[in-house]
Amino acid sequence: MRFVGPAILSAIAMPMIVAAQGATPDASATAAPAPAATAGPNSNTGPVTWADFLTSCQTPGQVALTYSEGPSEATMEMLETLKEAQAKVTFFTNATWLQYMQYAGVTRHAYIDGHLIGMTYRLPSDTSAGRTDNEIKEDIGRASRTIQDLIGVYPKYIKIHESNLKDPRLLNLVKSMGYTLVGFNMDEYDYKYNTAATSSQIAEVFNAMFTKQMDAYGRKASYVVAGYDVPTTGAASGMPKVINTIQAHAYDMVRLDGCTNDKTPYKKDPILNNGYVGDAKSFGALEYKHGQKSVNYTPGGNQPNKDATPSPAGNESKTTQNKPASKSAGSRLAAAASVMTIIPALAIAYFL
Ligand SMILES: *[C@@H]1O[C@H](CO)[C@@H](O)[C@H](O)[C@H]1NC(C)=O
Ligand SMILES: CC(=O)N[C@H]1CO[C@H](CO)[C@@H](O)[C@@H]1O
Repeated sequence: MRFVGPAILSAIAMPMIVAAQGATPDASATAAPAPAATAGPNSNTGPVTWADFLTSCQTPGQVALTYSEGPSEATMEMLETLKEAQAKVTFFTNATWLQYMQYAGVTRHAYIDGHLIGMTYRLPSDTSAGRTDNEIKEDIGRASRTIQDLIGVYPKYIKIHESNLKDPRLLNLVKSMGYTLVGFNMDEYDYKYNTAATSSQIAEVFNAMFTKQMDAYGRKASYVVAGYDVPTTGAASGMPKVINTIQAHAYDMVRLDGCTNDKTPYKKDPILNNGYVGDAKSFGALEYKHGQKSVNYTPGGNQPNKDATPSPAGNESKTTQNKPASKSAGSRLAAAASVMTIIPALAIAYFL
């Protein structure tokens, strides 16, 4: 099962990578002028369009790294790298995984470390058809409450699984509930550069983007970067070099609240659209942090796909008892594979 996953991934990802690459030449151009979004992405009240998705920051020079579909076996390694870099990112948590103690612990750790916690949401059976508005809202509310149980606040920034516009009903509901829909204007391609040999290429994606932008416009843009917090991508092993590249180009790493100047990046209620709250680490608060410093890393020394391996001599049952059964691990790989199906639609839509 473990070896089937990556094969599925690359089989599915390859055609899409080609599709997405076709769109890359326009990417830097699109990324350049951030729309004057002073009122925030939720200011229009009509049906959801691409304009409703948060895809850039208010301040040129900012980079908001975001990771969806976690927590996973990869999260802890990312947290360690981020701690060394004193840098903050945004994690879109999939509430389903929080029933496993180890993942719940990792998400709490991420929150306590000062990262912004958003939410990934995927409809059961992937369609809103056959469900009432209230049933959908309740399901979203349940996921949000699961996260609140753990960290004390309800997420506001949301990444919809396959967030193309094919299920406008879901998107309109999510928007009407007061969530901020998050898109991206840079894909770090961690699902493509997903081996020890290739994950350092992720930093090259940043390098190329920053360089092209500067060559073409003579100034910095801002970036909301899409990454995947799953162990079958190179996100964790590629991260040290990514941070050093951001540092080398003098960009500023921010959480999404820093990206949008949002002092209240959590919701008051999981379902009702009745306002927002901040916490001690939110933008504008005393403990809010942005920026980064360079980190040490051994090229090729951080291995992707390194699932937590039980120590050979240790008490294995003790260390593995709270992990998902292999069946769940298998379905996570399938889930990761299905994540990849969103890439061409998003890439093409954003870069048109
Ligand atoms: C978490 O991900 C799995 C696999 O993609 C999905 O079936 C489940 O609905 C997700 N949970 C939530 C709350 O979106
Ligand atoms: C806490 C625990 O499970 N300890 C066990 C670790 O493994 C040794 C040897 O296999 C056992 O004797 C301990 O009881």
